[in-house]
Amino acid sequence: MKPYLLTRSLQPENQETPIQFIETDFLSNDLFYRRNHFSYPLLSAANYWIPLNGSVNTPILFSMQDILQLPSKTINVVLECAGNKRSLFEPKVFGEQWGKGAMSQGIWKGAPLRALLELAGIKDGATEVVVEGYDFGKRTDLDHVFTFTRSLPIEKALHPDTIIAYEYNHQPIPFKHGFPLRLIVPQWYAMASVKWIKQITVIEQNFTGPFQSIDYVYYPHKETNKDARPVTTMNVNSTIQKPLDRDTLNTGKHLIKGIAWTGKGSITKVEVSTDNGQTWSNAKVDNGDYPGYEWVSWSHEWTIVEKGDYTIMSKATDSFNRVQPTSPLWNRKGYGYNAVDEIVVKVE
Ligand SMILES: Nc1nc2c(c(=O)[nH]1)N[C@H]1C(S)=C(S)[C@@H](COP(=O)(O)O)O[C@H]1N2
Ligand SMILES: [Mo]
Repeated sequence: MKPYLLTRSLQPENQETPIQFIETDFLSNDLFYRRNHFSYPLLSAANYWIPLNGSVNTPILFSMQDILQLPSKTINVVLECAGNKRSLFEPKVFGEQWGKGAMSQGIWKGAPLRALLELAGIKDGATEVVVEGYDFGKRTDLDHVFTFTRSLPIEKALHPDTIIAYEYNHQPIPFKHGFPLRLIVPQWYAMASVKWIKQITVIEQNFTGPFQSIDYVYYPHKETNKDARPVTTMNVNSTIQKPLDRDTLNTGKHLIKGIAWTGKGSITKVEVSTDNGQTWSNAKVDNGDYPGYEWVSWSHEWTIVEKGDYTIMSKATDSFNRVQPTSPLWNRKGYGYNAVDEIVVKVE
């Protein structure tokens, strides 16, 4: 028996990973969540070129072959949609009502964006690198057709692990996930990882496209845009995979298990509570060789003696001492939910 993606919308296609049922660290294509703003563009690898232009000494038109010949980097990365867990916000917010599965993990191989930028030579006044995707369409709030386009600050664009990927799990990138080339930005929410790259432009201002300056912004207030700030690094987070929410269990021994991840440093601790947060124990965390872009799996053995309802919680801490909060930071568009994870079980 195998799990399936969960459909949230069909046009464009938005589907969620059944995260509670994932037992591997490398998700195959058929279990990898899909988050699209528009219809899929149809591209072929033949005749595929990407221009790098703007504030550079030498604009370059890269062929697929050029990029395959650059030194490569292979990294295991969590991609998490900024809207993951949005449905858990109270009060509720508009947008895709993602549960806990707008996230995924696997192995990406590609050329560092840095290598391309170095070949072209960035000019002194450059501040951001804009990456445009081939997909396009209308928005409900503006009167134009837009492509999905995002920018990165120069430092993040030059990070050696920000890559132009051409393989996922040792195969060409699946069509729905950005074939033939996709940007992968480890540690940032996944809106930064632009699929189906069309062109790269170095600029000397702040990029203000709608997917940069309207969406993917935290708006802490319902009525005004006061204190708005851009969505970037993933928050520290964890998800309980087992037992399932609202399971009924027998008394005796049970294994509580799940995953934890962060966009800063690495996971240093996961705590589990089986009494609604009154007391906490350290879970066993598998973080042997841990560079920090992937999730860690954790587990905790629980022996239940008494029947009743139990609220189980998980709380992760990262190496920057960021801890999952008891309540999430509410924001109007519902990004970055990372409150302590919680499920309820009945023991009978
Ligand atoms: N070109 C393009 N890139 C994109 C998007 C998109 O709609 N178009 N969606 C972004 C968002 S919001 C997320 S969460 C991830 C989803 O990647 P996936 O569909 O491969 O899971 O891609 C990002 N890159
Ligand atoms: Mo997203």
